[in-house]
Amino acid sequence: MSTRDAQITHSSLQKLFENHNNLLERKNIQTPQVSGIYSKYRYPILTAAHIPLHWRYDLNPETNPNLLERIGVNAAFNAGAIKWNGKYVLVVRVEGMDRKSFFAFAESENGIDNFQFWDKPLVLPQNENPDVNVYDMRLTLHQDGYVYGVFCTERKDPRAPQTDTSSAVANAGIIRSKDLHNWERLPDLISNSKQQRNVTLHSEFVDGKYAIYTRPQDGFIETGAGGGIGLGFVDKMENPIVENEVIINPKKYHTIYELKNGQGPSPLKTEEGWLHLAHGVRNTAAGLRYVLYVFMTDLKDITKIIYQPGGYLMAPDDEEIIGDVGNVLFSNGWIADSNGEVFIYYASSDTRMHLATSNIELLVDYCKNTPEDGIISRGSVENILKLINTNKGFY
Ligand code: M1P
Repeated sequence: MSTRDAQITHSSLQKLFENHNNLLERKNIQTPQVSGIYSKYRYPILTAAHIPLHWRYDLNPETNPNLLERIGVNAAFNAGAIKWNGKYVLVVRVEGMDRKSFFAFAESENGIDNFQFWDKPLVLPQNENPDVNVYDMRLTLHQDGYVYGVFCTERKDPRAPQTDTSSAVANAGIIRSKDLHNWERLPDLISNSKQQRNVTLHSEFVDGKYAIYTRPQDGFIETGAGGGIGLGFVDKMENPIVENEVIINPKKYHTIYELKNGQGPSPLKTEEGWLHLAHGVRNTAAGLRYVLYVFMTDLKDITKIIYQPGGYLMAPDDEEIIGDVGNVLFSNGWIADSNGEVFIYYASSDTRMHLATSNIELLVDYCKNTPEDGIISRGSVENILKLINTNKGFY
């Protein structure tokens, strides 16, 4: 390489790092929403462009004089979340340009901006049947002292004919750790369902057992007869057999979760019940639409829904509608601070990560005081009429 070429390479490299740092250090801007229930933040908190440069580029000018990207990343989305040692830590689904997803941790001091990936992606321990693709990890600090990472593990359907190169089987993979760095792989979930996705642990024991939220499904995309958010119980995580699985929040005709739904992160404990975040899916002429909704379950009987506001809490808007799989909001991570502030980490259109903030008081108020789904159009009008009636003298 000539001296001139070396200088050009050096300045391009410098520019590359400068641009990357500027992106990482960009301050985010809170944008309150008209509903008053939560604020969104203007900039995505993580994207493919945030992935460290040393994962993507050969930084040696001798072996990469043209400074080409060697390993491209397609998307960074669907992150699990946990507060750990005072930091807001996300385990991000990173999808390469080769379509494979893997996990990578990123952390921020304030939970809002300046998320930085750890030095290396997670090397996920394997069991005897290796994962082909992994995604959507939920992180839960359980009463037993472990942090559990429950994620979707996908493998080719062994029963599919040879000519079928698409059929897959999804199940829940499980790892656990006491420091977020050393992970132990446990056996995959054993349930009565052909497939499982959107599985996460309840953070407390229930009658001495682990309680686990499931989403049994007949097929890889279609949930079929098993549709709904399920709850089952496991005696030992070392042998995770789900028993007494019941559907606590079924899919329902002409609602935002008509086609399917799924538990988001593990529910948050409040004085008035467990607060759940979930996604609901319906079909449209333009394809599937994923929105986020909340509901609450009873503190003493976690199979019982005590409040469920009608409709969605959050739907994709503006740039969020566009992406690899458009019109999707999905969340598998949130963090409640001791002052009640709630950080809702959500992804848009299977492409990037965002943040919305709220607090326990507002979310519980929303759950308790928003009318339930009216089920039919007339029911929706009745809900409005009731509000108009109570507003007499105020407008
Ligand atoms: O593409 C939207 C989402 O689809 C799946 O979720 P569900 O099983 O509820 O349909 C998952 O693959 C998820 O990762 C993805 O964001």
